[in-house]
Amino acid sequence: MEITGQDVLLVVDVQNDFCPGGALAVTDGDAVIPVIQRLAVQFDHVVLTQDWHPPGHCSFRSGGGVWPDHCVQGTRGADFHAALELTRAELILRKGFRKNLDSYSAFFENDHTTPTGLASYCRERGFRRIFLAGLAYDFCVGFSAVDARRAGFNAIVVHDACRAIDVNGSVREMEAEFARHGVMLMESGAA
Ligand code: VGL
Ligand code: ZN
Repeated sequence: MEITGQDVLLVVDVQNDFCPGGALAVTDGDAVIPVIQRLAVQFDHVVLTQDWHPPGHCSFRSGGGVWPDHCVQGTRGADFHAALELTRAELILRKGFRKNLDSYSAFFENDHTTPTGLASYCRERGFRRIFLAGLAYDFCVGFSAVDARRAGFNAIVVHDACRAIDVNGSVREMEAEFARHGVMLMESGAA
């Protein structure tokens, strides 16, 4: 696959809390890092997202949600994994920072109307194809990919550069959404 200046690699939430030992650890989460490093050097443009919640956030069980406390602003758990070496990243997009509104997607908060600004940013930068990698495949990566399609971009999820949480059929459900919205899947070796 030919990568051009209109392509961007969106690296989703490769943070300590989603890696082994973290508060919301994804099985094998840190295994995405070497794959992402190899992928990133092939792209002219790399953007990172960072899950960034205030204490008592609505997605936390402690705040009425379903997840353990994770990625609390300013904590070590919210930091990018130390092995993630993406100094070339052009933008770090933080999401989920409103106490009463969660954001799985890098493009829209979970009310599906509050934008993060990322679609406009990508449009203004002239990006056409958004390649996605990171954590978790069936949540933030997946919702971001579907919203990228809704915003009019091509969306390609790099399958082996992601790991899933996989609760209650979430992977199968997300893959059905991918099919419904025209999200493509590829393996990193094909990039
Ligand atoms: C995520 C659950 C809660 C993710 C973030 O990055 O996939 N999942 N917050
Ligand atoms: Zn979160």
